[in-house]
Formats: sequence, C-alpha cells, structure tokens
Amino acid sequence: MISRYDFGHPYDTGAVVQQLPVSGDPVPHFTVRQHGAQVIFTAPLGDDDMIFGLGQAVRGLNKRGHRYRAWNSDDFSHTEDKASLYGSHNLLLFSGETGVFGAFFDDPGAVAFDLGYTRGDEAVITSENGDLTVYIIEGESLTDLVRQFRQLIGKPYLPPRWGLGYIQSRWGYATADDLREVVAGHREKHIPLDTVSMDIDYMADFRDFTWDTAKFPDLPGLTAEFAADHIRVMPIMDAGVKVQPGDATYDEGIDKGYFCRKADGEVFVGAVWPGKAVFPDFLREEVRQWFAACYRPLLEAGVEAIWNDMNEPAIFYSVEGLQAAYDKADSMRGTNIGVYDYFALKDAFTGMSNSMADYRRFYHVIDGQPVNHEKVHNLYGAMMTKATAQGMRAVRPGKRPLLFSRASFIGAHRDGGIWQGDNNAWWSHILLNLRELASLNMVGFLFNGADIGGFGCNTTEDLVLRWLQLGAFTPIMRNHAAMGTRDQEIYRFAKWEQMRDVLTVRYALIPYLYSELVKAAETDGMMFRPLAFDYPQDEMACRTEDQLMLGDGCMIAPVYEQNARGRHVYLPEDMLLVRFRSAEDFDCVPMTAGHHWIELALHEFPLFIRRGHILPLAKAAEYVAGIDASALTLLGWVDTNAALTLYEDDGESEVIDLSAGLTEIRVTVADGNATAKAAGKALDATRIILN
Ligand code: MIG
Repeated sequence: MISRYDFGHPYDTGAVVQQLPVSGDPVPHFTVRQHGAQVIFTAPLGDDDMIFGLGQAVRGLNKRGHRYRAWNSDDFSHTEDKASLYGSHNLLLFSGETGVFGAFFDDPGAVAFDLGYTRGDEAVITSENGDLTVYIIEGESLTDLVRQFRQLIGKPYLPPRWGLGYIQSRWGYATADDLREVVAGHREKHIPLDTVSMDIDYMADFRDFTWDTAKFPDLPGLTAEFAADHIRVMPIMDAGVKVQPGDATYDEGIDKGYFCRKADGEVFVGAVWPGKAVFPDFLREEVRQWFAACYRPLLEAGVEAIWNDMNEPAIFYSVEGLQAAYDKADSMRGTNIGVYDYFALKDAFTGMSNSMADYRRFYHVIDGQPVNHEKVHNLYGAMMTKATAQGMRAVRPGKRPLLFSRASFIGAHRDGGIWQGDNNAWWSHILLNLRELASLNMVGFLFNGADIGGFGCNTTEDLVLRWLQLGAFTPIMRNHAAMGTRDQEIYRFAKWEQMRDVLTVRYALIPYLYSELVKAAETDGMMFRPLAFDYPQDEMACRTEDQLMLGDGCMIAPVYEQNARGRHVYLPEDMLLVRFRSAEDFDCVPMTAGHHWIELALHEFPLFIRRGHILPLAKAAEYVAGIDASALTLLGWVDTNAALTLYEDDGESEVIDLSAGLTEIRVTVADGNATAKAAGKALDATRIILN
C-alpha cells in the first residue's frame, strides 16, 4: 500500500506514473516539522535497523551511519565522504524493529539524508525547498516494497539484446582509424566485442551533433563497414551547446529562445568542453522535441547508440564566476596576504566548478513561469535523456535504442540506462560497482554498469582481469578510461587470453542475463539483490555487503582485493559453486550452507547456483547476434527436478510480450540420471550434479 503526502507546491517531476490521491493524514513513521522553507522528516532507528536505497551513492548497501545529499554532481572522485554523485534516487527502505516500510521523496531540488550520522538513533531527511511529494510504502518485505515502488514509477527502459555485448571505450579515440584499430585488436584475437564508443574527440570543436570530417571523413561508410563486422558505434553527447554563431544548433536555439536565461533575460553562459556554452531548457517539452530532432543526422549516419554526458549539468566556470575570482585576485595583488587570504584566493579559483552561485544564476520556464535552476536541478539530466530517447525512437520506430546517461532522476529509468560515472582504477571501486548495481535495481535503473578497469588513474593488469570477472554479470559491460591514463584494452595485456576467456563466459551467459533483465523489468523485480532481500531471517545474510543474488537462482561474489587468491563467501543455503576459467573450462563443486574460503586463482571467478536451480550456458560467440541459444548446457545441483523459465525474443522490438517469449526448461532426475527438456525438446544435461 502506498500513500501520498504533499508539501508546499510540488513540481511534476515525471518520476511516478500513478496519480494517487493526496492523503490528509499525518505521515506515518516520521515526525514532520517545518524550518523556514525546509521540511524535515525524522524517524527513530532501533539499534539494528537497516536502511537500503538511494540508488547511486557511495558506501554500503545498508546506507545507515552516514549522510547523503540528493544533488546531481559531476564528481570524479568517488571517495567514502562524498554525499552526492550524478543521480538523485530518493528512495529509502527501512527494515527493522518496527517492520519494513519505504519512503520516496519526490523532490527535484536538494534533499539531505542524515541516516544515523548526527545521532545514531534517528534518520533525518530534509527537503531544502519544501516543495515535494512524499510516498510512504507499507509492505511485507523489502522485495515487496520494491515491487510496489516500481509499479508506482513504471517499467524500466530495456536495451536491445546487443546492448549486453562488450563495449570498448576510451576518451581519446580521435579518428576513424583509431576505432578501426580497436575493432581489429579485438577481432584478430577473437575477443568478443559488439560496440565501440566515441568520446568528445569525434566532435568538431566539441559542438553537439557535429563530427569532425577531417577525422571522420565518411561516418556512414564507417558505420556500414563496422556493421558488416557486427560492431556498432556509440557517440557521446554533452548537455552544453557551444556558443558559436553559425553553428546550426546554437543559432536555432538562440532564435527560438530555447536556452536557459538569467534573471536579467540574458542567456546564461557557462564553460564546458566547447569553451563557452549555453544550456537547453530540457524541462520544456518543445525544447526536448527540438533537441530530439537534432540527433537525426547522426542516427541517419548509422549510429544506433548514444551516451549522454555532463548533464548534471556540469559547469567548469561561468563568465561571472571567473570574473569574481579575477576580482578577488586583483584585490589582493601587491598586498602582503596571510595564509587565510591565500586559501580564500585559491578557493576562489578551485571552487568555481559546479558552484551553487552558478546554479542559482539561471532559470527554466515551467508552465510559462521562470523557475530558478536550484529548485529543479536534479531533473536536468533526466529531461535531456528523455529528449534523446524521443529522438532515437523517431528515427527507428518500434526498436529499442541503446542509450545511457550520466545524470539521472527517477523517471529517467524509463528512457535509458545509466553508467556509474568517473570511478578510479581502485580495487575498492569493484565493490562500489557491485553495491550500486543492487541499489540501482531498487529504483528501476536495471541497465547499469561501471567503467571496467577504472576511468581515472592508471589501471593494472590484474585489476582489469578481476573487474571483468564482475563485469561479466553487469548489464552494461563497458571498459572505459580517461584521457592520459594507461591503455586498458584487453588485447594490449600479456594476459589477454585470460581476459578474453572471461568474455566467453559473459557471452555464454547473455541469453540468461537478457532473460533475467527482461523478467525483472516486466515483473517489477530486481535482477540483482542484496542477500538481505532474499534471506531476511538470516542475520549474516542481512549484513553481507560484498555478494549479491542474481536472478532467481544465482549469487555472485567477486574478488576485489589485489593479490588475493580466493575470498570468503557466505552461503545462506546449499549452493553449487561454478568456478569459471572460460565458458568451456570450469568446475562445479557442491557446497553446504555456511562460511567458506573459496580458492580463486587470478583467472578464476565464481558463480553460485542455489541447490535445486539451474543455469543455462549458451554457445558463446564474438558478437551477440552470433550466440547460439539453442545449444544450451545446463548447470545445477538437482535432487529430483528443477525448472527455469527463459525469455527470448527478437532482441530489439519495443513491445515486450513476456508470456509469449517464455520457454520452460525442466530437468528431471530418475534412476540416477538427469534428463533435460526445453519446451519438450531434449537438451544436453551433462553438467547436472545429482544429489
Ligand atoms: O569532464 O568526455 O564521465 O566518461 O570520458 C570529463 C570525456 C567529461 C566525463 C565522462 C567520461 C568521459 C569524459 N567526460
């Protein structure tokens, strides 16, 4: 049951798809007070209460014990102290002494979450503007809360099946030949690959919707050449439009009044990669329609995938911010400044990026009225992605586009996926990747993944290998790195064969992963879950922060420490350990419930299958379309029988008919023999472990 409470003048953020009546009762579970414009919600916490949620955020699955702030931020250092990342996903799920309940704060402005930080025994949520809708969800279990919440916010975006293929990316692939080299590097060594991405380097002067014709003389020819090799290209798009009279996007946007303005009516100018840039008012439907149509030339050149960046929006500096810093410097020039003045001078320059002063400088137009950006900041990226989805669907009607964004808000999960942003080549970021994976499932962003190998800092060979071993399961599987960092394409490493072997497991799993993704999306479920969701009575499982349930029958537990040759794993029930070296080379070990040390050489990684469940492995290929899903090998530890429903379709149609696409695979054990059938047809069952 979900009830709705309104405060102030809530904006229609587009997060929910159900219009619930506004309750006149007091908000359950919380005491509510007003402090100036702020509305403050306080809930008591029992000693062992847990709090899940918040989607994209640092720290644990259980968010208790720290503070967070919904404020979409371009932050390229995801350290433990960071309160904000790129998306705002204001859902909290409480589980403890007083039962389970959820709270969703549908507020496009800043919201502070103090989850047992200031006082260990209370959670305090502060809406800074006080204009919001709160939804309280009552349910039986954490899984039930998520199911209800997801019905409220609508079905998630689903990618085409090839979007689950491996994506190779780097900021710095500058020319058509650079991309050809990457494709050849994979194909020559038979390393699976479906997509190569194009970062800002492809644009002409970093202008949106252009490509540099000196570096890409024939983009339609290139996409056709790659298509013959089953490769797609995925160009980036930035939110800011370069200030350049003569540029079609700039001229038209200025003519029609589509860019955000300041209080004095002048168009707001902030600097991003193109230098001075202006920001489309994506919150207006007509602006979205215009921006959507701008993608057409790229899409007609054969592009089928887009990633949206810098749409928090990121602003390196504004004309005004830079002037204020110069003024400060001028006021100090020639004087004998002390250390505190020195710090203030330094801060005037380093604090210029993504500053609150700049976010307060410009306005959107909502229902014909100017609204300060600060009030609706967290919607900006979501509304850009809505425009992109619209533009891509218009060019290929009926087909799912491959699309992911950096900034997001709940609601954008219906338009595209998100990637986890600028992580680092740090071992701890494998774990962050894992935790965000589950937390993002709660809020509908099923299609997500992190930059494998790490975006910032120089990676190491073992880090890439271990990270691929987690990436093998994540819906977005993309290797991406920052300009100037060490090369991290698989084919450049001495251990490329072991990395390739991880990809063979990924590709063998794609029919299963795709099926679990679609089923989770269509049934308001989670493809990846904390163990607490499946084993709420098991205290150890509830506190497990480095393993996740995958689908109905599996559990993952990646190695995330350098030089480790194994890891501790907690099994809440009997499971079959599958220790993978490649799609063809693995061993299966039945393990009883409890604590185990699992030996895992650098090139080995585990997947656990619950006893009585089965996992299908298809025949891998070097691209998704080549996978043979009819040649299945089943893995499992089966006593008498086990079944799995596998969803299949053409992999691209917008309309999903779940019941039409499901096939039942059944394993039956009789007289010490296992037989397997899919839709009545016999299957290879050689890897079934009998009781
Ligand atoms: O300020 O386009 O998160 O993936 O490579 C950096 C360059 C801008 C940030 C993205 C990253 C991308 C990079 N971008």
